[in-house]
Amino acid sequence: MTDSATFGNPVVPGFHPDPSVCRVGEDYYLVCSSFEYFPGVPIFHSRDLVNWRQIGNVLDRPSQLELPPDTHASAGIYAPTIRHHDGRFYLVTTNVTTGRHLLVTATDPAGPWSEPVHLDVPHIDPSLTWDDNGDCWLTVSGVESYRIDPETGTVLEGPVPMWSGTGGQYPEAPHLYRIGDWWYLLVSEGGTHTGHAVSIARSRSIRGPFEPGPVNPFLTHRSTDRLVQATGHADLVQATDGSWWMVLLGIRAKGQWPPYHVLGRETFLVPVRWVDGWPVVDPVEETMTAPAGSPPALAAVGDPGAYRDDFDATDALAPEWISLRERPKDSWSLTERPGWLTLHAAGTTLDRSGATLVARRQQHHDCRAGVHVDPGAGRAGLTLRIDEAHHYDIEVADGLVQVIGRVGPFRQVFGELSVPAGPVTLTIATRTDDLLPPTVTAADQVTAPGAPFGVRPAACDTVSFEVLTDGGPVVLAELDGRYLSTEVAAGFTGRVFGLYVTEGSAAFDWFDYRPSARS
Ligand code: 6LW
Repeated sequence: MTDSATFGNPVVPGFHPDPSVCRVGEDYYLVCSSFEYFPGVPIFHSRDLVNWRQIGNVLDRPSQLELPPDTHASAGIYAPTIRHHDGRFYLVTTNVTTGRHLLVTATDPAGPWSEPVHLDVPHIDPSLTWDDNGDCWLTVSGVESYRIDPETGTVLEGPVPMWSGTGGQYPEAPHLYRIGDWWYLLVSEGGTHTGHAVSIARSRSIRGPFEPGPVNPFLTHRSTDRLVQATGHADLVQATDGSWWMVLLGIRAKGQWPPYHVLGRETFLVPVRWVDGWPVVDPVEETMTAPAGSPPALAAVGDPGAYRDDFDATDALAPEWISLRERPKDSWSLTERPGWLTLHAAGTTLDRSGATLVARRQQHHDCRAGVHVDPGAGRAGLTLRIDEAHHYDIEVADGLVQVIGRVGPFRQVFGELSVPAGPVTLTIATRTDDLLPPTVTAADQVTAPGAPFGVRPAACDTVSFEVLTDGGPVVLAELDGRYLSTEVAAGFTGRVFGLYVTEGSAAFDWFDYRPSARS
């Protein structure tokens, strides 16, 4: 942020979709969906709506988060809603793998959160609100509401049909707000890709009927050439100075045609004005202007940017580290080799569920992620993945470093180098300039990375793989990044950098992540 009137978007980069936010005093809390990853539902804290720090994960115990081994990629935990009521935080979400909504509470948002209460209600995207009588209402996609007892999960009334948007597909992410003498109903429609949109209606009664706003959808980027696309799935919050704001998801695709997005759906922020009792927002940009005196305008914005983990902690991994479906206690240790993260292989391949993996989200288009790993007698490495069928790996075993690409039914070794036994530094870098021409064959990639083929530029980015030798870094291969995009892999997540072991045990001394220029 250059001066006090602008802020950078996304405010939570990388795959952080379906944001929900609430304010308690001077503090803002935000949560996102997490799908097949454990722990689930990352929770963030901020004092200015722009600078967010992850303070934990709401679902961090297997008793709260059932993700059986056959949980599909992009299944599991869908959109959550966070609210604060009578001194307690409430979080409700849907585990589409078990087909149930779960409601947990806490007095401290950093946790621990309670064991779940399950709600026997259909649909997805549950949201909570309390009416003037103190009754609790659950609203779900479709859109319909139920009066519930949040202590027991008992449904006391409903379904009460609500307004379902302007006719766009998938009316979802509903939220009810008591503002003045009105009940406002915010709904997303159009689906969570480039047709996404946000619409609003209001009523004097929480049961409706709802009258739609004068301009609906009041936010959509569909059919525009704006950099930020797929804007939708929003939640409103009033700031400490009375100004109103909306968090929402969006994507930043790269490449000429078709564009590809690799960072997943990210969390954006936009200021809201009220005109004649209805919300109005400007288009969502990477740099937004904040009303003077508003918390975002007063924020000194630092990109979360670089981070390094030397695994010197002994009790717990940082909350940003996520694993697939579970993280068995005997699969990892910070004490077996102090100052190192030791991983023990559970699965034998990254291509199927069950692999021992500890990962963090890619948060910048141009970045470098490196590890210093001692494979011992095992097979271990660093992967850039979207799911079990879409990942690029650089791994070491038996004194050989290999670069392996798995895309759908295809699996291939793209480069290899013999290295001395013992710890080795492996790096994966992504760049959005100087892209590889799209038609270079695998052979060309090994012998002459970037050989010109004179056809139109490639898609979204180039992924390169390095091993550090005594003679300096050696690039073993460079691969077209489009195959690790949502447009190719499908699904609701985004890329993560993962430390993994598929044979025996291995120890990681450090993980280092740095955004590089362009970003
Ligand atoms: C989310 C819903 C959606 O719950 O996708 O397409 C689901 N829309 O709002 C997962 O992100």
